[in-house]
Parts: sequence; structure tokens; C-alpha cells
Amino acid sequence: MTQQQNGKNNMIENEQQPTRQVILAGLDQQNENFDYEMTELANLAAANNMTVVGQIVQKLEKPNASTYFGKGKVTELKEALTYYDADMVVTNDELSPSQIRNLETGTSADIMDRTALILDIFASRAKTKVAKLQVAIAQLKYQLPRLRTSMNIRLDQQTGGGGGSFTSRGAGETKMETNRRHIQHQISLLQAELANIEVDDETRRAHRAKQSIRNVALVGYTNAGKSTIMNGLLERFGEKPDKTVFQADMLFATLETSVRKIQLPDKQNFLLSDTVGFVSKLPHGLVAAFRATLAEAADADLLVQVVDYSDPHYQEMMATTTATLKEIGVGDVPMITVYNKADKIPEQAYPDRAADTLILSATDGASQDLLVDVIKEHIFSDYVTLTLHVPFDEGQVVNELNEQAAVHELDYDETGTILTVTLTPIQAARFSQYEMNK
Ligand SMILES: Nc1nc2c(ncn2[C@@H]2O[C@H](COP(=O)(O)OP(=O)(O)OP(=O)(O)O)[C@@H](O)[C@H]2O)c(=O)[nH]1
Ligand SMILES: [Mg+2]
Repeated sequence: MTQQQNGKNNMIENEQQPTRQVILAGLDQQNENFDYEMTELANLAAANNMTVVGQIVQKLEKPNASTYFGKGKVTELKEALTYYDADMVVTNDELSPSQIRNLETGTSADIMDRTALILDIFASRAKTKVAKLQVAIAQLKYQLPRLRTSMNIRLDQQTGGGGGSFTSRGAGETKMETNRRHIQHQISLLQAELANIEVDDETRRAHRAKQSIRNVALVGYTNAGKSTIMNGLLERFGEKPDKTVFQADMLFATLETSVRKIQLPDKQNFLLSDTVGFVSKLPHGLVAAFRATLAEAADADLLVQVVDYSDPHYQEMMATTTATLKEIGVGDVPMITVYNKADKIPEQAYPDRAADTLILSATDGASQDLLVDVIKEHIFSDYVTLTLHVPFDEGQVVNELNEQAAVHELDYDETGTILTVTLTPIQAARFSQYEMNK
């Protein structure tokens, strides 16, 4: 019935916040992922600075419409809370507003569902303006149907769009309506603010597309090692090697997409994006709010799915990634799979490769080389190398080629510049008039 959770409790990183003692509650609906979901829930709780002291599970076909658990289990939950000296229950499923209310009454404890927990973690991790706005919108949307007359509503001023704090204690229906309208208004303000920033992102993407540089995106479950791989490649091939991204042993270390240019020695370049990590049952509101951030993955020419191969649950994590990619509309982008953290698996040889599947370790040089080789095979396979002759009076064409393409050799004859360049098919068509020996 109860179980001490170890999991990733070492991921607690915000020491100054008081720790809450919580009990996990889950409904086992004969779903094959259930055990894994409960482990994941324990990790999420730990990441939110909570100490898991027990776990209550009920086998039920579907949740009780008014109390989530059946009546007897609610009593058991209340007893367990006293026994373990806990004052909060975290449920594995998202609850309806009335389920939360009834369960709170039935157990005399605070109830937090999985969605609110994930939103809380995202809120504590969000650093950039865009991430803060996205999380704030998702949180307000979650609160909207859950408003209660007895509720304190905090609207975070840092997220912009005005706001402020106000309270409505027992003021009845009218006050509720005012609160609801206020939150709706707040959501529109934040969405407008976000839309402005997103226009800029869109512009940047369009600009990059014009430069006809290929885009590669790292995707995968949270804590798999995406940011570490990004940093490894940046240190070796980055345009600005010091522009590393944040990596850490915690859930959701990365909340915003970072795009960096990778410059290979043969002058073939590509853009690499590091994206927000996934978790099962990622709240829909959050997915919607992060859609713009995740558009980077949808726009990519190649996805690199990063997997923590040392985690016994890696297969469930991969299934979660596939499901989330589908939900954000990333359907037909080619993908390679990187089984990472091979160094943590005894006697596992690495780097190793079978077709589009790699086994490697993020910080190992030979692994990084292999990964770059496989990426290159995919994104540059349709590139062509041509020798062009550009007359001297068309100097701007030479400038353009120098800026946008990999120029391998440069020479001159009496009438112009001779360049050996590697071009995308679109560029090749555009510059074909200069092709020599045609
Ligand atoms: N031993 C080992 N540790 C690794 C490897 N790759 C990453 N790590 C560690 O795993 C933890 C998570 O790495 P991150 O790169 O932050 O993971 P992420 O996928 O970006 O995670 P999110 O941003 O939360 O989605 C860090 O403590 C890394 O040092 C690896 O190949 N071997
Ligand atoms: Mg990361």
C-alpha cells in the first residue's frame, strides 16, 4: 500500500522553500504504464520540493465522478495522511473541480492533481519572458474552471500584462464572476503580449529559412541529456562556443528553445535547437501554450530523439516522446534516435551505430563525431558540389556564395572567379547559370 520513494529525490534544488510531506494517490485502471506513471509522479513531486511519504493505489475501472477514489479509499487516504503526518495528496490524474473539492472535504487535506504539479514545476523553472508568459497562461486557464468563493487568487505581476493581487473570501456569486472575468482578461493580455514576441520568433525563422540553412532539433523526455549534447557539440563546433545552454540533473531544466549555429570544419553548417523536455500526460494547456516554442521541432529538417538509455523506463519515455510529438503536430519530420548515457551502463560499448540508431555518451568526443556524421548524412544528402565561374562584374554573387554556402576552393581566370561550392538543391538551381563545363 505504501512505498518510500527514492527516485530522483536528489533533484530537489530549491532548498529555501519548505518541503511538504505528500501522499501520492493513483487509480490503477489496468493501464500497462500505471507503475511507471506513479514513479514519474514521485519524481515530479520531488522536483517540486515535496517529500513523498506514502502512496495509495486503488484498482478501479474509472474514477469516481465525485471523489476520484471510492468512498472506502477516501477514508483510507485520510487515515494514511494522519499516520504519515502528511497534509497534501497528489493525484496521478487531472481532477475535475468538484472532485478536488469533495476529496479535500473527505480527507481534510490539500489536493493537488498531476496537472497542477507540472504547472508548478514549470512556473518555478521559467526564466525567460516567453517561458513565464506561456506558463502563466497555462496556469490561469487551469484555474479558471476551478475558481472558488473561498479562494485566494494570485496573479503574478512578473509575467507582465498588468495584474495585481486580489482576494475574494466568501463573497458569493458576484465576486466569483468578477474573478472569472478578471482572469479571462488577464489571459487575453498575456496572450497578446506573447503573440507580439512570437511574431519576432516567426520572423527569425523565416529569415533563417531564407539563408537556406538546415535545422536540426533535439527532442525527448526530460532529463535525457538534450542540453548536454547541445553543449558538447557547441564546445567543439559552435559558432560561439561560450553560448552554452543550461543543463542540470532535474526535471524540466530547459523550458525554452535555444537555437545555435554549428560550424563544421568542412564549412557545412546547420542550426541546432534544444527544446523543452516531455513527460507523460503533459497538460494540454501547457502543450498549447508551448506550441510556439515547440514549433522549432516542427520546422526542423531532422529530429534527434535523445533517450536516457540508462533509465529502466526508457521505453515508456520513448513512447511518451512519440505521443507528445504527435500532439504538437510534428508528424513526418525524419528522426534519428540517440540512446544516451551509455557510460552509465556497465559493459555497454559506445559509440555504436545501426542505421539511424546510435548508442553514445553526450560528453564523449568519439560519440559527438559519430552523431555529427549521422546528422550530416541526413541533412546534406541532397546537397551538390559544383564548380562555378562568376564574371568579375557580378561580384555580389561571390559575396552571396561566401555568406550562404560552403566554398571549398577559390581561384581566378582572366574573366572571373572560379569557386568550388557545396549547395542546397535550391541554391544549385539558382546558381546553375554559372556552372562550368556545363
Ligand atoms: N553520465 C552521463 N550523464 C549525462 C549524459 N548526458 C547527460 N547527462 C546528465 O543528465 C542530466 C540531465 O541532462 P540535461 O542535458 O540537462 O537533460 P535535458 O534532456 O536537457 O533535460 P530537460 O531540459 O529537463 O528536458 C545532467 O545532470 C547531465 O549531466 C551522459 O551521456 N552520461
Ligand atoms: Mg535541457
